[in-house]
Amino acid sequence: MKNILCIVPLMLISVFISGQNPLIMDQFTADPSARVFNGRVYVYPSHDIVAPEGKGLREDWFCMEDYHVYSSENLTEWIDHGMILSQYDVDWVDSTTYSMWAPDCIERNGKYYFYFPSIERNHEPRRRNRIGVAVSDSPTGPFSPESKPIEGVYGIDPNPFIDSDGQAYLYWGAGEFLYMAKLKENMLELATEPEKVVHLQKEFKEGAYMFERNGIYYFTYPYVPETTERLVYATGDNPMGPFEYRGVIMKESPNACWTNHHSIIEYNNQWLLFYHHNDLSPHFDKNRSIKADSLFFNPDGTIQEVFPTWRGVGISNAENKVQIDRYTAISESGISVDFVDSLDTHRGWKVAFEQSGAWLSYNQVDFSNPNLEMLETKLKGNAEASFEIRLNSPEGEILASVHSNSSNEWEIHENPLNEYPEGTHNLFVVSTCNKQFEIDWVRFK
Ligand code: FUB
Repeated sequence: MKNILCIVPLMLISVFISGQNPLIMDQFTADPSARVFNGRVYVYPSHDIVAPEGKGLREDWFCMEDYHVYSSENLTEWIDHGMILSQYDVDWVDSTTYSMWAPDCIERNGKYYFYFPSIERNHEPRRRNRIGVAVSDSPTGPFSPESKPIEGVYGIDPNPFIDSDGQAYLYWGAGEFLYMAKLKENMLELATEPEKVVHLQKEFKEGAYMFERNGIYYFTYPYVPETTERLVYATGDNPMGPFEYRGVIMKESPNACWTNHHSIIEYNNQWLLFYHHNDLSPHFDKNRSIKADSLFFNPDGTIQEVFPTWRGVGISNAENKVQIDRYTAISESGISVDFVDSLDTHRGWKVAFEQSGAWLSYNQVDFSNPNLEMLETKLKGNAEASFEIRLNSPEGEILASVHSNSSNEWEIHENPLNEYPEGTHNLFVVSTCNKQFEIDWVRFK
């Protein structure tokens, strides 16, 4: 069995996904470690699954068997490069534990080092969390795991960091403490003894992430002020600290997802926060979904609080399905959003309009193709529906007027477009009737 499963990472499975928040709809994903390699964003998340039956696993706990990597150039179209590492591929991992928790990846001298935690085999009854490394010549693998975990490292949530002087560091969590050590040039061994990171002032929990900007070292991490994790940060003038607590990056999940694991990158002159909530699994917070939102700095280097959105980041191509239920803003009344199918949340959401004047906006849609002529709408209703697509405000230029005698089944409707100024526009969908109708997505062709 082991041999069969080891072959799987060698197969490149590329699935094209168009996404807002959550970024990945067809699987549960968590703990997003985002990196920029060769001008492209790669995200290395954990992969939450529902615990398989008959394995003696807790149904109410994390269950994680393998890792995928995703990449994107425009932050709205994500490629799933397939599975890059599984618990069955790693000699030292106890593959009965499904404990492939939060990973991270970093590049050095053209090699990609993928750090991952798991539970070590042959240490019953006392289970030990260890951290291993898998190496590849490509950010998408195949990754070859080292046969043993990193000597001297016991814990979870590895975060590698390479300073501008070339010195590499590894941070990881163990219980209530965060540890760090220098890494050797080979990135596989510690160069110094592990030491505790001190002076955080807010109790460290897990999921640390280090980055540097303008000479300030940002040590960012979740902590639990009451019942769920809040993302906060501390700063120092070197990677070893001490670090002074500075403030909140993102408050607790609105849906009480207990964990929030994050990473922060700069891409195309915009800083981005990657994090997770449980949008696709609102009643079970161990099946999570990764998200991204823009992050901004104040002139003094402090971080402005980030508020989670559904719209997320990136410019959406008008020719792809625009999931307007991942809206930027909606009117105060006459509109609501719900799952298309609450028994299969991976199908995403729909938006229901109930009264004339109700509107939603969806920012940043790319209309640079001058040959777009038709609006496609996936629509459902039991009465005559009418709405307008307007540009840039609820009273803006009308791009399309739709009068559809829609049925009670989902149908694709086509309507001609009026002329429009080419470029990137904010879409407004405005109801012009007092009947209920639902939209799953719109697309232009
Ligand atoms: O995903 C499992 C664990 O939950 C991670 O290792 C932590 O950071 C938390 O997100």
